[in-house]
This record gives sequence, structure tokens and C-alpha cells, in this order.
Amino acid sequence: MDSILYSVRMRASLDGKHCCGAERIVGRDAVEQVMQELTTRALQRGSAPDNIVVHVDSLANLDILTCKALDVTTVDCSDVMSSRSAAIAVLKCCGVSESAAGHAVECLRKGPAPAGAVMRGAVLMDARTGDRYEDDKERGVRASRFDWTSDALVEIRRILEHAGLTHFRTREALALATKIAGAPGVVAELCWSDDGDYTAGYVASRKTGYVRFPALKDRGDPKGGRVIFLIDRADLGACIEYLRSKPLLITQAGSCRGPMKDPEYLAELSHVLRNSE
Ligand code: WAQ
Ligand code: MG
Repeated sequence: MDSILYSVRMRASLDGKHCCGAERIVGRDAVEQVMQELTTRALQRGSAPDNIVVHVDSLANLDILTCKALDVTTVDCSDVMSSRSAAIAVLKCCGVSESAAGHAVECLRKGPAPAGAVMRGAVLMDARTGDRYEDDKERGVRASRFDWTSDALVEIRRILEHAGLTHFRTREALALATKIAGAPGVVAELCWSDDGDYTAGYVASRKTGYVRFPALKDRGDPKGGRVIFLIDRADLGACIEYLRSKPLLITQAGSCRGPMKDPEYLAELSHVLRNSE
């Protein structure tokens, strides 16, 4: 990758309603090609957008953070209910209270924006009380400026494909979850897609890595979103600033294992956490 990096972001909407977005960080030589790829992606969606915005920002003079991706574990539960219970158990291991974890699941189930709509960004939630901190409940907080380096992208594709995870969403969600997990004050994240035909979701944290559940919702359900849990409200400003603006390149892929059954995974998790305390 050459020395000047650019953040390239695409968002597409129809009748003022967000329908898709994606972003990359690339060297100057790749900017035009990536603008085209992102535009193609916006146009390939089922619903033709009436507005596509591609935004290019130079990251020159900014410090670029680097890190390794979270490790991935797939946990196989028998149905949506048991997947959500297991997700709550993982959140509790990360320091999220039972009530905040339950509240987060309810938020995503009903649609986290007013009147049960989905948000463009994430909910920011107090890990103990379940209070919501994001100013704008329609929009939420969007994490931006993160990507794989070309080498790490080749490597993570290989590792995920080897485990049968070929969808671009898994790769992109893993990158986003890696950025979110490193934010000041963040102890965990819960996510499932707002796309009706994509049922997988995850809990992610520095402690547990990226714990994916193939069915966190029923097929056809258009509700979903992301909840980011903060342990200390004092970190709120720094957290939002990091999520929105600090550029992060993932330079190394992590591991990928599973599927494991939920009782087996949860037993292992509590054992590991007990020994690390
Ligand atoms: N920053 C914060 N929140 C976001 C962002 C972002 N950059 N992008 C999306 N969201 C929020 C927003 O509320 C969406 O409604 C919600 O997340 C879901 O977005 O196979 O596809 O792009 O392991 O529909 C997870 C499992 C898939 C992947 C997640 O999310 C796997 C997914 P979607
Ligand atoms: Mg979506």
C-alpha cells in the first residue's frame, strides 16, 4: 500500500431511506477503482437506490492505528431463542448486566429507532444500567474508517472460506467488530443484520473474540442493528471520536474455529474467564 491513504465511503438511499453502505481504506492508486466497486455494489442491490454518495477523504497527517482481527468462534444453537440466550450469557461474561443484555436484545428485536425502525448506526448502551447514550436515536453512532490491509484481506478470506464462511458480510462485520472492540470504554457488542434474508449475528469483545451465531433471528425478519456496551460513561466522548474518526487498518487475520454447541462453548468460556480473574 502506498504512503498516502484515503478513506472511501459509499452510502445509498431510496426515498431518503438508507439502503446500503460500505467503505474501504486504500492507497491513492486504488481510489478510482474502489469508488467504482462501491458504486457497483450500491447498484446491485435489490431496490434500486435514487441517491448514491461516494465520499473520499485523505488520511494524510493522521495516525493510522493497526491491529490484529478478533478470533472467530461459531456457536451452533438449536434455534433463535437459544441463540439469544447464549448471546446474553456471552455478554454477561464481558461485564454486561443481565438486564442490559436483555434490554439490548429487545431493542434489536423491536427495531432500535423510534417507532421500531432500524438505525443507520449503533446504539450506545451503559453495560450496567442499559441506559442509552446516543444523541440521535434515528441515526445512532456510525463507526467509520476501518479496513483490512491487502495482505490481511487475502489471509482472512482464506481462513473464513476454509470454515465455509464465504459471505462478504462476515468479513466486513468482523472488521467492524474489531474496530468497535478496541474503542475506549467498550466491553462488548451485540449485532444482527437488518436484512431479512441474513439471520447470522454475533457478540464481540476483546475478551471473547467474535462469537458468531448462525441464527440470531428468523428468516424474513427485517429488524436488526448493533448495540455497543460502555462500562464507563466517562469514556463516551473518546469512544464516539474513536469510532467515527480514528483510522484503523487490520494488518493480521485471527483464527477461526467451530461450530461448537452452545453448552460446550459456554462451559469453556466460563472456565477460561475464571482462570483469568
Ligand atoms: N457503524 C455502526 N453501526 C452500523 C454500521 C457502522 N458502520 N453499519 C451498520 N450498522 C448498524 C445499523 O444499525 C444496521 O441496521 C445494523 O448495524 C446491521 O447492519 O456472518 O450484515 O449491515 O458473521 O445489516 C453479522 C453477522 C451481519 C455476519 C451484520 O449488518 C457473520 C450485518 P448490517
Ligand atoms: Mg443491512
